[in-house]
Amino acid sequence: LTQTTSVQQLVRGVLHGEKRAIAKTISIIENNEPEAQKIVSLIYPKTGRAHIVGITGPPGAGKSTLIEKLVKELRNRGKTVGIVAVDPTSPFSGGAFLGDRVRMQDLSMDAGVYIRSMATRNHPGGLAKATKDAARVLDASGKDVVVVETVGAGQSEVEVIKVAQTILVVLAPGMGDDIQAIKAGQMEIGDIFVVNKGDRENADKAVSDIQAMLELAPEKKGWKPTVIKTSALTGEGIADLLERIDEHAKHLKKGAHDERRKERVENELAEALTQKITESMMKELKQSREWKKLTEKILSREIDPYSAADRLLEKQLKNTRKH
Ligand SMILES: Nc1nc2c(ncn2[C@@H]2O[C@H](COP(=O)(O)OP(=O)(O)O)[C@@H](O)[C@H]2O)c(=O)[nH]1
Ligand SMILES: [Mg+2]
Repeated sequence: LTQTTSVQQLVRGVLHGEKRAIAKTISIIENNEPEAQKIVSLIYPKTGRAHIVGITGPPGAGKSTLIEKLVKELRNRGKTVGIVAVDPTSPFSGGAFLGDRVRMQDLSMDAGVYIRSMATRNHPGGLAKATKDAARVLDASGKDVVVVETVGAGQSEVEVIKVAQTILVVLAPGMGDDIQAIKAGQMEIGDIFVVNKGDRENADKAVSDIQAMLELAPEKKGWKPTVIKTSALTGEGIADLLERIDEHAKHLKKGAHDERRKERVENELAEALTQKITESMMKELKQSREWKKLTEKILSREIDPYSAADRLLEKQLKNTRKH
């Protein structure tokens, strides 16, 4: 931060929806700079208004293209939108084909839209945390809807997408293996399943395959996940999809949200605490004589690292009790 822009000024800019302030704030959060925590503490009371929609699924399923169509439709309805893309190949991040990229740039010229791509590496505080806080910044900036795009079905992607209140799993016909993949990872997290590329002939088969899988899935607190067929090329199904997203938002408002939210808040508190405990303990321990001594002993193979860690922890806990 330069001396001329204080944290307060930056936060004021965010709350007024100023693009430059939003960009700078998210960068500070992404790099976990010293001001990050102060910023989050200032914007947190202003969050909770936006509907956060997560969109995940295998690469090439059409997530980014679908988002572009959804955003246009939302804009037609007068809603403002923030997009956080956690996907290096996304046209939002400057990846993909020139044509796609140009269309996305078109979108980013709109004052009611803010697009941000997150680097997928080098997050001092973790990608999930950075994404969550970036979505919060957009929420506080007054966006009605915040869309988070992630790729894949790995554990870290699942963590990232959990920032969302409504989760869409996007698939495309002819990606047979990926239907297996969602069985493993994404089946439980999807609130709405989307078969995109509905313009392709085998789309209906994919819809019925997923429907059959969902029959076996347990209901999620009164919400039955369904499948919607879309084509991000022709626009088919986009309005239906938005309607379904709205239905889910209403469902959450009826109270289903409270339980889910409490669970997440507790997880987040636990994570924040773990990080802080680790940081402060490590700092103290690394300065101790014991650390030095044990390091030497590990080097001379008198002790293994695990037993050494036990000893350090024991000592630290004893110290804590004394205080
Ligand atoms: N035929 C067809 N192609 C699509 C559709 N949606 C996206 N595509 C194309 O599929 C490719 C991958 O799309 P993209 O949105 O980048 O997929 P992502 O990796 O899931 O974000 C692009 O070339 C799109 O133009 C669709 O509904 N029908
Ligand atoms: Mg994409």
